[in-house]
Amino acid sequence: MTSTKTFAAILLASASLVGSAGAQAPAGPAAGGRASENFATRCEALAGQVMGEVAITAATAYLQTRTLPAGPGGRTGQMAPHCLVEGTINQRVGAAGVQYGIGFELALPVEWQGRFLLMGGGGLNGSIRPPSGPVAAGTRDALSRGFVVASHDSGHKGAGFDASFHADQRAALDFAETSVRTVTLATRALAEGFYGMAPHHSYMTGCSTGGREGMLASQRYPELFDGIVIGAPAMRPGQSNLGVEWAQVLLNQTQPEIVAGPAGITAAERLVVDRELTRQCDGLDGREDGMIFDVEGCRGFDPAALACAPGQSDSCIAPERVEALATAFAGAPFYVPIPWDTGITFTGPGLPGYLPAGAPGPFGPANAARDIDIAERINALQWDAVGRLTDTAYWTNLSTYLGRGAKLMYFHGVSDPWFSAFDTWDYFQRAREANGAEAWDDAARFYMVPGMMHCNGGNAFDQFDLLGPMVEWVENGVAPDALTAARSDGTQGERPLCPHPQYPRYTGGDPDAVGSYICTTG
Ligand SMILES: [Ca+2]
Repeated sequence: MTSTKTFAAILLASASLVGSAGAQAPAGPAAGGRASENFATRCEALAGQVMGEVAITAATAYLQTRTLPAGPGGRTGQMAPHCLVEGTINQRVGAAGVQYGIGFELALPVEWQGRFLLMGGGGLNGSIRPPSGPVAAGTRDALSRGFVVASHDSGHKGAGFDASFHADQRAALDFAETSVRTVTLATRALAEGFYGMAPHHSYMTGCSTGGREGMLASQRYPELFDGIVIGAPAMRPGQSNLGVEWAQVLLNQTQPEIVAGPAGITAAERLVVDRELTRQCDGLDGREDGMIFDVEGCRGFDPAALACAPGQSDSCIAPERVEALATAFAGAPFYVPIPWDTGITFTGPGLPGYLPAGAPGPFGPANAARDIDIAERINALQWDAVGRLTDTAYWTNLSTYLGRGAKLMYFHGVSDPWFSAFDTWDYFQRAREANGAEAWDDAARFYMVPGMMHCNGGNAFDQFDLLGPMVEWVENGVAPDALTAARSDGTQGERPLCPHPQYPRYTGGDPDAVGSYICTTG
């Protein structure tokens, strides 16, 4: 704490020396003139500063909209005018002589509105995403709303699933939890020094590993944030990965022993699944549109109906393969059930749906084994030190976080092929029980997104703004209810996004209009 306070004081002093704009927030308009010259000067004066463990390696003023170079998948992005601060916290030589330290980027907007946002990461982190705050922000990211936005690599450099940093104790701890606090305190102090006042509210948004980071922030650092948006959290990836592997092995067992390699659900079998899902679940929400909005209603899906009757071989699936799927989706002794949703038949690009494809996944080729020692694997998970420290599925006492009036919003794609949406919902219900229904309902919401894959994508209304409603809730006491979702692929139409277990039921009229639906559990 002492070092960050000193840090803020130094920056504040430098700001007041360089320009008068530093004493006021929000900063003046971006367009031309002395204000933007001062902004640029004060920004670039940060470069090369070292304060305690925090070293600023670069500081660049972008006074016009900044276009990002193409990232994964060729996507580009636009960032509202800002000062980009790049730096490292606790740069050092660690285990095996490898350089470690928490790399961070901080975007200080020209038009600051007084709020701070920490971005969650993804995979095993190891790189710094552009600090724009895009998760659950609809078409308007946090930076363009005037948030200060911080992004970081959680303490190591490496490709998405390079786990070698676990050889270094500090890097492992930073990934598991500590970097969230370290980066927040350092970058918030930086913002305070730059603008001359501390952010009046702090938020966090993230999905997958970023969702896990949001959960750990609420569980382990309850004083840090006022509102956290948590998407498809990697709450206990050891268990969910084992579930994916188990489903593959169950299907492998249905192959004749002479067939080598992993089994896959065929294209014809996928059509059968799709047809039966539609038959049993599509209309439960009042409209047959190829999407299953009544997620709880579809828990009653009966996979037995997929199986070939005696003598039947067409438009059906062999009974032993149906049995394998039914077992895998029902939830293993170590995991929750997997939702039967339309996206399970998806074959890519990107992560395929939950139906075993026999194709390589993010961790390499599919398992071709016909046997798996589940008891031994569960025991290994129970003794897995990294899982013990990183998992966020178990701690539910959020009394300090809730006691401050802080809020939580969770979202999860129902067709997420990696982490079951029912696992996050299960946590939500356990936390409700642990903290009391009244306190929980006053502070937490859960939004299921039918058809959505892992964090986004799929045949889904996967574009929605939870950040704006979160700010309204935290700062103005307006609790969110039904929200509006659109399609990120640009296809026309909107749907209500209902707080689970409610779902949007069609009541008639234009199917593309939100007014044609009501949120209900009926
Ligand atoms: Ca439907």
